[in-house]
Amino acid sequence: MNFQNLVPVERGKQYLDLAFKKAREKSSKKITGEWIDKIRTKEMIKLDVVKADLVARLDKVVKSFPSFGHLPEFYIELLKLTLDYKELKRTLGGLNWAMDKIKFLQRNYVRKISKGRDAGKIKGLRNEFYGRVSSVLKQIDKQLVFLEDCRKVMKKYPDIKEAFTVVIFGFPNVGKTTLLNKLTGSRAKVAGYSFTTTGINSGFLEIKKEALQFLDAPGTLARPEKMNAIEKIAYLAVRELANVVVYVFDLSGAVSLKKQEKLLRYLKQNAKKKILLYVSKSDITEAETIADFKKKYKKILNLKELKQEIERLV
Ligand SMILES: Nc1nc2c(ncn2[C@@H]2O[C@H](COP(=O)(O)OP(=O)(O)OP(=O)(O)O)[C@@H](O)[C@H]2O)c(=O)[nH]1
Ligand SMILES: [Mg+2]
Repeated sequence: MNFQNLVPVERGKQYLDLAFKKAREKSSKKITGEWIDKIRTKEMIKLDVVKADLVARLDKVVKSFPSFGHLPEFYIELLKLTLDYKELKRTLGGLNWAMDKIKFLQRNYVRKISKGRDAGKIKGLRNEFYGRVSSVLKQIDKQLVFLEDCRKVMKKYPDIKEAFTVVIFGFPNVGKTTLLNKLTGSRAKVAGYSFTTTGINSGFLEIKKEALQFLDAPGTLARPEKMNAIEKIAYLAVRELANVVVYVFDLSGAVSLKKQEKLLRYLKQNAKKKILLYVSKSDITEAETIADFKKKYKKILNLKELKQEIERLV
């Protein structure tokens, strides 16, 4: 699922300016007939163009958002974690209301104009229509701003494929993204501070002629009772998408080992998925520390072994 193509949402004033401009242009073409008929036709064209333009633009926005009834559970949960999902649904409904209202006003004012007997009255009715349409757009302006905020959040959602999926999990700053990049050649952002990854990075690796999906989840602390939304995304990826989880240990001393072990215990209790253990930063970790650690956790894998083990599981 790709959220890159959501249509940018403009402010109400911008939509109005565009629609009024188009109406001016289209109604400036030569019209034949009696002078009063010409005025009527001209003003009706304006009404029609304003309605058609606004409805088309708003409809494009509404249609570019996914229909939530058909979204995989993962994305629904991701929406709930990253934005106000209920408000988003309400807002899209609000845009539908605005489109209906604009169509209704256009029909109504076309009828009134068709009965207009003098030029001043006809132009006055057109102005009234413009005013009422402007007020509809003003009413949904806050919603348009909210939708644009939602779009910016959703644009960053990972494009999850239906594929064998490996989720990389662990404490913040232990080297999860570095592992993703090493495994798949992707170039996701790596940095020496916690919560660098706030969403989900993805990369692909072909194993046995199958494209395997690797997801790098945000760092997670061992505090299940008070998780932030970023941490919840990591568990969501494990729960909804993982076939296998790679748990990354950092034994270089930067992160408390006790806490990393606590997090692993919590993951084991909750994930109910196959978990592989990997030690990062082996270049800056004492060989003895790793050897000791291997006595406790028999199946600690290095990069090569990790690839082999995943290949076995596919
Ligand atoms: N020397 C060395 N440094 C590493 C290794 N892996 C990661 N690092 C460094 O550790 C820091 C954190 O790496 P990231 O890959 O961003 O860690 P992360 O687990 O994705 O971090 P968050 O996204 O914040 O949870 C960066 O400064 C990396 O350069 C490694 O194998 N060796
Ligand atoms: Mg990261």
